[in-house]
Amino acid sequence: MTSPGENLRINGDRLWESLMDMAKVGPGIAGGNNRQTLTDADKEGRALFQSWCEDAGLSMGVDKMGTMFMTRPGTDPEALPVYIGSHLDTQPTGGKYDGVLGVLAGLEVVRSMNDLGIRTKHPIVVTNWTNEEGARFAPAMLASGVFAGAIPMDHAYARQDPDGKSFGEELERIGWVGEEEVGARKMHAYFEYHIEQGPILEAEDRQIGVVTHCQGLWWLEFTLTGKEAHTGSTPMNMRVNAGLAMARIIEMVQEVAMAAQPGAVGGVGQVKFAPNSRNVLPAKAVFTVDIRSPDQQKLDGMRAEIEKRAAAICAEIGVGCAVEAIGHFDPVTFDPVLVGRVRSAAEKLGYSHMNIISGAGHDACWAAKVAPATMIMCPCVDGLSHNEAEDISLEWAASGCDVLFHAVLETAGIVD
Ligand code: HGY
Ligand code: MN
Ligand code: MN
Repeated sequence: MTSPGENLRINGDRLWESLMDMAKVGPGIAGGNNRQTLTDADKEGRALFQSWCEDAGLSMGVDKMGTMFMTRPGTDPEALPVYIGSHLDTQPTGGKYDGVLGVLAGLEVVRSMNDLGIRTKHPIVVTNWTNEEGARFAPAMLASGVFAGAIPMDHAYARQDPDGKSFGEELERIGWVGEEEVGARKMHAYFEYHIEQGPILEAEDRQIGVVTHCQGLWWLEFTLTGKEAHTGSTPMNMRVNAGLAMARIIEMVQEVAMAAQPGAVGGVGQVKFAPNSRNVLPAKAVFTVDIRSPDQQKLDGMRAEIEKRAAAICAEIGVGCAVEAIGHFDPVTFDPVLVGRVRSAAEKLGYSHMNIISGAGHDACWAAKVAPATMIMCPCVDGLSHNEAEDISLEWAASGCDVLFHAVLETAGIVD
């Protein structure tokens, strides 16, 4: 097998054009995207991606979680495929590049292979995982979690969005329930190219992140039960205030995460009051605590402390406290051989690079449970993501895609 020459490059302009065309599907209100999973916008984005892949000669398979697998055959029909994946779904106020860059970079690798007439021993499969974001249906990385056997499919199908619609109903409604059993596919290797979603690469002026690990995560959903009462006529000493308990818990999560520095984060992104009326003390306060660390002991220690202290806060105020772990994965170590290929590709191509631990979770974290897997990252402006102002440069996008191209070819084996 020959190695790809250092002059081998993808077509950055074509990648960029595809990113801009996909960004027109499910536009946000501030220049980003709102293409949430299993919405009509997601359905439109899937169809566009499918048409581009079929134009590139790829054949489509879809599993029962709606994940799209687009295959370019290899020369050895017995050889397991090399997968290149990420996600097309976005946050409600998402950027144009989170997830999308990785899926369309996979397509660009195939388009470049077609241009150059490159054949590989192993097939190449470009993958769009359903519901990576977990914004509409929790948890995040849902389809890849089912694929890895970590989440039962019926649990996933039953997850509901804020309007009470289930994942299964919505997948059926947009017509993307596939035939394949989830997880039946076996992978030779899995690559995911993604924007960093943090400030390190830009601050260090590096073009490529060689991702060695990903931090683990807990999503703890708290349901606090107080007493619905008038905010004006109820004396302060008679209140059973679930909102006050929630505020003290959110403050405590900040304290616990700061005490666990370095290498720990904690916060709350979503809160819901019921009945959510301005002059009614809440009967219920429901919110999700998101804690993460690359260190298993630190991650689990934070969870234990937060749950213990939350129970004490609620007891002091007289508020009921229930907590459910609705999302979790342990810290991930990516495959050293594939990590080495990413680093060698960056060196061969002359791109500045550094090792990095992924702060955000990715489908690669579940893929790593069932196959050798790794990630490549490019910088993003001010480290901003999950914000419509998320931004990268064409050069950054193309450099990481070049590295992906070389690492994939090294792994899939160039035949000629
Ligand atoms: O939550 C995450 O880390 C990812 O963006 N879904
Ligand atoms: Mn993502
Ligand atoms: Mn995201």
